[in-house]
Amino acid sequence: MLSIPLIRWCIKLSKTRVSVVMGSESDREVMKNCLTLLDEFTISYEVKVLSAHRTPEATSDYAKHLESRGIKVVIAGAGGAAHLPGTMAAHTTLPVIGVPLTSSLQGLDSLYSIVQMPSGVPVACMALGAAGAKNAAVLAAQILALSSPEIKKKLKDYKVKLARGSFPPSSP
Ligand code: RP5
Repeated sequence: MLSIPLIRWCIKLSKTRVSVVMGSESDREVMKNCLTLLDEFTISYEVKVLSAHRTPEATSDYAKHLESRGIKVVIAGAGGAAHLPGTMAAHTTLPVIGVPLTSSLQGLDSLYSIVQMPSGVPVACMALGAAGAKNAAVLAAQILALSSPEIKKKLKDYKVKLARGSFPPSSP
């Protein structure tokens, strides 16, 4: 059986398919639930901390160049006013998956912000917090599986694990 560092090294060698962005370092702990699952599916990803409000130019510049770099899916986690997923969606035609993170208003602010995108600029809004972070990874895998039998197989294995209750619990 391959060790986790070896798996991560192998994933790194393959082409990056998913961009995982988050609005702050303080989001990383919850978003780790997403990264762990992407590792499980052996999907290569990159992680960036970018803020729609604090680093607006860097955020739009990053979003604009994702497609030409071969990225296929964007996952964006943010709390509070949570404009990051919408800002990413404004600058790319790639599918954007939004993860509302718990904030001072128990995450309702983030949830409403991400789920209420105007017509023409969709963001696939996940559940709040750790469950949403995990589901973002699963949805990204499902999108990639449309053209990858390997990822499809891993999704099927994951379903079997879920049914057995043998998948590790979320971190907070
Ligand atoms: C949002 O503000 C971030 O996504 C984060 O969830 C929240 C708080 O950020 P910090 O003040 O902890 O950096 O932009």
